[in-house]
Amino acid sequence: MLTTQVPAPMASAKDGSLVPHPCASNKGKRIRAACDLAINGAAPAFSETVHVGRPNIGDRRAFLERVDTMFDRRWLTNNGPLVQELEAKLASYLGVRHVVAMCNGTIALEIAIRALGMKGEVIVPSYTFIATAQALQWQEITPVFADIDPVTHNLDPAAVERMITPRTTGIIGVHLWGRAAPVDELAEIARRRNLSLMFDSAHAFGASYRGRLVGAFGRAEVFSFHATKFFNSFEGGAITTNEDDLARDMRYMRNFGFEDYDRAVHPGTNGKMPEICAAMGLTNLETLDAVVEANRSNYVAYAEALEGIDNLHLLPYDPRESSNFQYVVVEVGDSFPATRDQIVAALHAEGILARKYFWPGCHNMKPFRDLYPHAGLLLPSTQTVSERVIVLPTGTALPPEAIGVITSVFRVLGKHEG
Ligand code: T4K
Repeated sequence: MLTTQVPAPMASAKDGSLVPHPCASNKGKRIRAACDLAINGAAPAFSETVHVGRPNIGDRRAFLERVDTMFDRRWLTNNGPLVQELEAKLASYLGVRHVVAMCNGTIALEIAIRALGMKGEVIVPSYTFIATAQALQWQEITPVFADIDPVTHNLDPAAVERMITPRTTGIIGVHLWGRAAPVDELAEIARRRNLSLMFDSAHAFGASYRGRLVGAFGRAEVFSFHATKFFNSFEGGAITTNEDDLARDMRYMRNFGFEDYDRAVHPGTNGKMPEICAAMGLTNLETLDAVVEANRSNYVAYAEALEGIDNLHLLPYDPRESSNFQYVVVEVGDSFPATRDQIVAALHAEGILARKYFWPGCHNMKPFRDLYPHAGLLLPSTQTVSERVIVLPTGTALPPEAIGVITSVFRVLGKHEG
């Protein structure tokens, strides 16, 4: 229960009947005090839910024109011209030799993992979207969870080193929240211990590490272009690599192992991106800068409005690096007057579907908890961070008044009323 929870106050009208307190109205709702909160009985700020993953949608006319050409050609999938155009444009944008487009980020992870010959045990963070770990488990490779740096939320290289065993074959770094993992440190460990290194870059399209765009680090990187990502192709993803042989094998693998019409030369699956997804990707690529600018300006507005609230920490973006500003991540300190879950409940009551990504950590979810019931003992920062984080909505579809409402909820729950 919220400590601030009070029933919506009622006032007496002159005729003696009870009328709602003015702050129970949601017309241009301002949240100044506990009684204004929907969780305390006031009307919610939004009747239509405000989501974290609202898709950014580029120029519809440009998209529909591409779809028209696709229908005219009657070429809907199987490495069509739109997929090839998207791959070429992405390779040039990211500065990498090969982009292999895929049907989604999870299959792309599975294919990259297999193409790199990972087996036995592979070290990953537990503090990530579960797809990173599932892509290993799905091919009977054991994900071994290493702890994160509590400041950056990315893998802690010292923890990675501690988890290496004779069965370890690889490391998957995740550029969490679009902030680059410690690429150089992980590359040094991989080189010294003879391990394959790849990155789950699902969050990091357009983000840089030491001035170079993410996409050409490790032996391969994997992007997600899911609808909820700041750059989306409905569903989709891609593997990027500078290694020619690897790219060739991954192309076989995404197409059942076929080299030509008749001969399969490699184990394979179906990881192909359809043309309609490439049409969406190409269209959204044209408005990428505007989306980043919308995200950046939302982020700055959050930062300004949350400034001065004690025990609340907005994860910063490094101003020296390129960022997509896709994730607005707030950490709730232990001394904040409300718990993380109480804040999330208060936001949900207002119609704001803030998320607790990536609580409770992969190691605490059934597929992995059953395997390693005590993994949490080695993951103290993962445990702490996953209990503190709230991810807030952003993107081009964010209603203009949302940031004011959301930050007022934090202010009121943080006892900065009035
Ligand atoms: N690695 C990492 C580090 C990842 O974060 C992900 C995906 C992957 C790998 C795997 O890539 P993919 O195979 O997905 O390409 C969402 C996304 O579904 C998932 O793609 C993403 N990460 C993850 C961080 O977020 P959920 O379980 O939160 O999805 P869901 O359905 O709750 O959607 C989030 C919010 O977005 C909801 O409030 C509804 C809203 N939404 C969603 C869709 C699809 C919309 O408003 N419109 C929409 O079209 O996982």
